[in-house]
Amino acid sequence: MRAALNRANFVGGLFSFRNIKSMSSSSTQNFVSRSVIKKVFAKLQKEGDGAVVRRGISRSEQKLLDPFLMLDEFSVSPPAGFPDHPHRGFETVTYVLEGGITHQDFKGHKGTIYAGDVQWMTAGRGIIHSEMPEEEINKGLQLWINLSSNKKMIEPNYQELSSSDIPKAEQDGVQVKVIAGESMGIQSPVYTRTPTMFLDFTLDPGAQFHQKVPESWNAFAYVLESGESGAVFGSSNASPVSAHNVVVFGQGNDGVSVWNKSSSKKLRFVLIAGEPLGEPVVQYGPFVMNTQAEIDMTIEDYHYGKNGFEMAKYWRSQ
Ligand code: FJE
Ligand code: FE
Repeated sequence: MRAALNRANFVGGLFSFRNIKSMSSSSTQNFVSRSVIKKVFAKLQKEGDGAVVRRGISRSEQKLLDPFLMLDEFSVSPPAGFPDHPHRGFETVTYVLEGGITHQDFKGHKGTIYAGDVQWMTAGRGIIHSEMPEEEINKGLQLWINLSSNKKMIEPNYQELSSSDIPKAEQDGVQVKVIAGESMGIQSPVYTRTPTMFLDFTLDPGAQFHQKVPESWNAFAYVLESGESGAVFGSSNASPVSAHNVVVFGQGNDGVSVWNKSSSKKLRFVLIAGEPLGEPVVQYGPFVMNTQAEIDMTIEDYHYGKNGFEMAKYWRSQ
């Protein structure tokens, strides 16, 4: 038996006897799943200009989910949107599920991402941009990933992946799109400055899967679609989770087990994990630094157009 299993047994309470039995009948022997330690329903909240988002991760989850700062599920229709605003000190990952989002920034970077496409933006020392909806209905996820203190002031960078650039795999009724990291033996081309895994899973009715996650990383799932009593995480007898919930996993063990217990509906969720930075986080809206002094400096830089915000004085999106 694996050391991790022994340790979990010894510590006790990390998983139940029933879980062990269900594992021994699964295809992956001796896989010890992390358990669910917190569930958060993503409540509707106003953001940008007339836009409404479901905020799954906010300040109260930041300690548990270091390096993640925010997860929004957005649904936005014109004329609402996210007009000109700045960012510093972290990365934003925008994954469009329906429709399209056009972004423009103060360095002349412009583009539209559609359903299945990803924009991985490293704001670094400073970006001012707009993110506006393209079609009637535009939905997706935006994840904010913190940068370590020595990377907060790096030059901004974009990685744009069209749907066809995102590796996909399928086995036993489980499909995965690998936005970052690795699953089912395939790897994403995205360069993660803060080591991150971002997987989009769809499970057929009755399917189950075990995903490995590095032991020291923080991990959560966000349920996009599930049938009645469909999404079960951690142990096969755990209580089901419905759509628009964040599931926070405890640390350690081999990774995460999931079951789609619905007999008719597919289960779709994203599994996101990252290596914790272990640094102090001071957030002021779209600025995330380590200290209050750095936030004060950032506000000054933004106001006077300095240290990365030089174009702030001249640029407006069209
Ligand atoms: C923001 C003003 C903003 N969630 N989800 C202030 F406009 C924003 C912001 C967004 C956002 C954008 C997209 Cl495309 C999707 C989002 C917030 O742009 F975060 C702050 N603090
Ligand atoms: Fe933004």
